Parts: sequence; C-alpha cells; structure tokens
Amino acid sequence: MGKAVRALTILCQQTDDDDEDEIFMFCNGQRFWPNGSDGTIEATQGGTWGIYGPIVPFPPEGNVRFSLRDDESPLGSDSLGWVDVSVDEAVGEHQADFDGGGDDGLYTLTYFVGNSDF
Ligand SMILES: [Ca+2]
Ligand SMILES: [Ca+2]
Repeated sequence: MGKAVRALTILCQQTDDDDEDEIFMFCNGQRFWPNGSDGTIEATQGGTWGIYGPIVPFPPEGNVRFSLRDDESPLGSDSLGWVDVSVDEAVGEHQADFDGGGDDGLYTLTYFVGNSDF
C-alpha cells in the first residue's frame, strides 16, 4: 500500500505585502486551494486557515510539492515558496515553512502523511 499526503492548515507568520496577502496554493503544479480556478484567501499575520485538501498519493519519484503564491492582479502573482514532502517522512502530522520565495512572507504548512487509506 502506498503512502499519501494531505494538506491540513496554513499559518501566516508574516505577510509578503504590507498588511494582507491574497494567497492560493498548488499541489504538484495544479492549483487546488481555495479552489481550482481563481479564488484567493485574504491572509493577515497570525491567521490560520483550513485547507483539508485532497489525499494525494506519492508519485514514484517520491515527492509531493505544495507551492504558495500571492495574487498581484493585474500584474500576475508572487511566489511565496514551496514545501516538498518526501515519501520517507513518518506517518503522522508534520509542519514545514514555505521556503524559497525570496521575499518577506513566511507561511507554515501543517500536513498529514499516512497510508493511502487514511
Ligand atoms: Ca506580494
Ligand atoms: Ca498581493
């Protein structure tokens, strides 16, 4: 039986913009939260939001990537970084900071690694 991962919540420790970001998330390059099209969440420092996304099986190469972006309409969006979850992580709940955005925002993802029937 394969393992899988599910994004649970996201915590904003620091926004990228001055007061409020408009965040949305991808899983393995596919936009899925807060919906699959053009939705965003207005994120402010200290807030936590539920994701409770799909249960995503690990691919053969073993990583699932969650990527976070901040809408900057009409000028596109900023990368706020990504979290790579490895199939080797223990079953249970984990936290990781979105890394590599190169800007000021700091967000923490809580996710669950389980067997694919969790
Ligand atoms: Ca921004
Ligand atoms: Ca923004």
